[in-house]
Amino acid sequence: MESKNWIGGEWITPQGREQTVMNPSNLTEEVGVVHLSDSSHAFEAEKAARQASVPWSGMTGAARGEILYQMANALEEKREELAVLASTEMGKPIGEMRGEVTRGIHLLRYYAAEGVRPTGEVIPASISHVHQYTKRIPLGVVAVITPWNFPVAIPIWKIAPALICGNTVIWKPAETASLTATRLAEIFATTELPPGVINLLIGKGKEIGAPLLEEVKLDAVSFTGSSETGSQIAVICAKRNIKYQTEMGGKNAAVVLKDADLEKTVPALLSGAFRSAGQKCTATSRIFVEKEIAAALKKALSEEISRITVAPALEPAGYLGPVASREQYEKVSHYIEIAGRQGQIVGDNHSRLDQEGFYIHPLAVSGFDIQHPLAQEEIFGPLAVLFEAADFDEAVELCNQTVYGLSASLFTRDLSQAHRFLEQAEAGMVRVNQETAGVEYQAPFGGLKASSSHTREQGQAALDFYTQIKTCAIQYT
Ligand code: TXE
Repeated sequence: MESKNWIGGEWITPQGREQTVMNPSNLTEEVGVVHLSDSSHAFEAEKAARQASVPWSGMTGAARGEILYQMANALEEKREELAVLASTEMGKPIGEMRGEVTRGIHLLRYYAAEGVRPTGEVIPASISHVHQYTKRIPLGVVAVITPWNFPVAIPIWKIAPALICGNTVIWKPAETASLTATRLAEIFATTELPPGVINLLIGKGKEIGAPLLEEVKLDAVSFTGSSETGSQIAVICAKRNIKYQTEMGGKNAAVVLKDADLEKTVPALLSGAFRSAGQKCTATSRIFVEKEIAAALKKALSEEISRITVAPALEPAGYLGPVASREQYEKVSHYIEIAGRQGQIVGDNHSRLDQEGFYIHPLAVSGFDIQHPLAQEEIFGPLAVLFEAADFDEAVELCNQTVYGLSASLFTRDLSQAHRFLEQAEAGMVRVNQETAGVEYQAPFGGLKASSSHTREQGQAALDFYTQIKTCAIQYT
């Protein structure tokens, strides 16, 4: 398969540089070729999106919703094919990838229905015979910049609400997920979606993402990715007066109190820390346990981690597959090496695959200070760092000692402690007796502190981001 740009309804192969994609599960299978765009494509995409904007925003919400239903149906038909392609391109286990495509289908249907829901408010006027109300109007052309770790769900949770609100989109996916993005666009192209409503630009962040944001006329930017890139994007957007949202990293914590039900807690900790090889912004990266049950928790974690299966992404039995790319492999291996050398092993997975691939085996360690880089930096790999806490208060205080604030979980049977945690944990998504990852699509998604720019995605919150308010008043006599 080869990547393509989709601009104004035309399929365009950028001429110039290309990159071969190797399957991260074996490093021998060539999955396809990615053709890299240059800045000229960004201007073409903006022209197409701008042209499509007037007719698209002029359609009724019901008519736009009908097209989103078609996109959902088209995706449903190709669910398996797209899941296999994405697993092969970036290594996510096939079971999880199927779930992710299903989430994309649900998101499209959820936002399709928003086309006929009430918007705006009627506000009493202080003058007689005035009808005063608000309208929510689209922003215009929205740039959507997405990462590789959820190559289907994250693009859809930005594109679907943008479209239903009447915006047109320029989508720049991560280079590590370019083939999946191309196929997803091809699937959408089989519907009645008008040309130019979604425009796809394949390429590298610095070569096409940066000129897109710095030079092209845009009305909004929605970004998910690293904190470093997100901070740069925020500065550019603020300077250019472009509405933006940046969803970035996390250093998420699970707090385990002494009354927790360990039989249910341990699977939630493992899933939060190791599913998708830890490559989720909501992954459980730190575990704080009350010291009375630290030994029992360590024993249970150690037993379960040793049983985890690491396997090629298309093997259904694999609990985790490879990490997505060589960059990820090198970055995460560096942290794993420090963890193994400086820490005490809580649980290690000694299975080793007899094949090449970017495999990193899950590991839990303890013995680090809360200020150590392992306890502060986003690792984005299958590594969990465990800390003991004297009591609830100390656990929460440690949990909050991070610049990030995406998600946090508490495991307990004590309702009072649960409420205190929901109040005190500095995170945008806080849960009790549930893992830190896996927020539902109809609920707001986003973080406090350095994890996000304080807007929310998904659910109703996305509709706020992708619209602006007009206050209208009519004097009648
Ligand atoms: O992220 P980048 P990368 C974290 C995670 C991971 C690290 C690096 O820790 O190991 O980031 O991943 C585009 N202008 N997360 O390098 O660079 C880029 O092409 C405009 C956490 O993939 O932030 C891609 O489409 N765009 C995160 C997107 O930004 C630019 C998910 C994200 O890439 C750009 C992913 C620029 N100057 C990584 N530079 C999460 N929160 O889930 C890059 N891009």
